[in-house]
Amino acid sequence: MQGTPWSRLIATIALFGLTATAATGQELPVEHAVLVAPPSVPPAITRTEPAKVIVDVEVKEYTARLADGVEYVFWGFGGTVPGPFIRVREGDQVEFHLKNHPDNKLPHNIDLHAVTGPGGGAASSFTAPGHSSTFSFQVLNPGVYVYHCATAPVGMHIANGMYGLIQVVPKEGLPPVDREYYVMQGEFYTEGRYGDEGLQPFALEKALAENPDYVVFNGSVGALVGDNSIRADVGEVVRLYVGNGGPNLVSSFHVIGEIFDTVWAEGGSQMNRNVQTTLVPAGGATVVEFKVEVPGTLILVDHSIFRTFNKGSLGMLAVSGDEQPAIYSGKQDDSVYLPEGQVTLTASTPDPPAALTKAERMLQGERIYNQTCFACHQANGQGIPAVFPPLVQSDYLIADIDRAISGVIYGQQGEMMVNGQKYNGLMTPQTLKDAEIANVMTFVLNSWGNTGDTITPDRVARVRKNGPLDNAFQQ
Ligand code: HEC
Ligand SMILES: [Cu+2]
Repeated sequence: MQGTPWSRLIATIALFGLTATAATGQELPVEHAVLVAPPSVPPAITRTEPAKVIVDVEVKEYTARLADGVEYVFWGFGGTVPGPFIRVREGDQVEFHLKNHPDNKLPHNIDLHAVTGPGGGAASSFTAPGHSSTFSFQVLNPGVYVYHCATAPVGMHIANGMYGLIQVVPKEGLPPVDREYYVMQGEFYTEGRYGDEGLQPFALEKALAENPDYVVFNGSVGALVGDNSIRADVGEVVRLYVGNGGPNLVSSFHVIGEIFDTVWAEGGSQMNRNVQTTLVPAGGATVVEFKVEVPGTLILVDHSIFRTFNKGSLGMLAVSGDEQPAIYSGKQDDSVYLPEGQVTLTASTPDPPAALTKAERMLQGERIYNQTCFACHQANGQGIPAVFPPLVQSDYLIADIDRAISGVIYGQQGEMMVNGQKYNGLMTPQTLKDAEIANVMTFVLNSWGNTGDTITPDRVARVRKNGPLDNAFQQ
């Protein structure tokens, strides 16, 4: 060995180490990782010894829905955003095959935060379209880790959806739960604004300013809403693996209507109890667990709340089962609340005399508008794009004024098109008297450049008598 450079020596030892393992006959059992599309996770690992796990992931560049009427060219591991949840066990040897589909236009790679080694595998996995790369690593640290593409421009590859989670299950395993789901937040930066229709290209300036148009769970607005909601039954324990691909924002992850019984802080081994909102850093993850005690819809949000109501970070967990009134009663009473010495409009104002002039109706209507409608439809009736429809020059309003009056009386919900823009919100019934509705509608129909009729209480009464329309609010 004399004269052998250190590097050769180290290489020899390393080589010797490998062959020794082979020589003892401890060949690791080989298995292929089961990969399923989000929000599902692969089956639990039941083995108690390490294995060699082969992971096969193909990168795809594809066009898909980002929101209703909005398309985007996503780049996704496994053809989904986020990419598949990869589950291995502490001490496993992972053989990773990254395939870049021949139809793709760009090279890609993968940096797994669970890898101990330079770049998390990025350099070893750099793959041109129509090629496949292989590299291996041993998973030394248990936890839940982000993986992402790290090909330049890195920010753009991540912004286009190239991220996912890999779980390294601790040797001793995790306590079993009834349901496990996989949720990953990410932002999208588009040329157009939130809701602008058509194929939306990536907007670099907005990404640099960290000002996304979309902040979503699992790659699109509504990916976990309605029919796509995740679900559980009353009494079950739910575990959510929550990642944040970023590229820029930190998530304040919260579930409306639940308290996290357990949080594995930052996806590591530290357990916190009884948490309302937990931070998920960009390029980080968390694991939250909670027992669902009552039925109903729990809402997953980023509690940086404008992102939720205006940019898409809203998901649903539908819990079915019997009501549990001892834990949560539901509404028990709705009565008129009168602070001492005050009267409310709805309760005690006598109906104004029937025959007001248009000017008088306008004046009283303006007061009602500023008390009730203003919060949503805004000071000058301009609304908020994609959230609250405009009352200025609203084609929907002008097309059928009785329908609008009915909407104010009985509330309205579901899809509607106003001036070419889709709204799918909810307006609760406005508890106003017929004369008050007549006045506020007269005000709306004759303000901000609108020119229209004077609405009389008789007309409102007639609409009220006809009963609710199909799109009326349902409790
Ligand atoms: C809590 C928020 C909220 C309040 C308060 C509210 N609205 Fe609405 N309004 C909405 C939403 C949301 C829609 C769209 C409903 C849908 O998508 O089905 C809507 C729809 C409408 C429409 C039909 C769509 C259009 O733009 O022409 C009219 C008219 C209307 N509201 C009038 C009023 C009036 C008048 C008041 C006050 C008396 C009022 N709203 C109070 C939220 C509100
Ligand atoms: Cu990439």
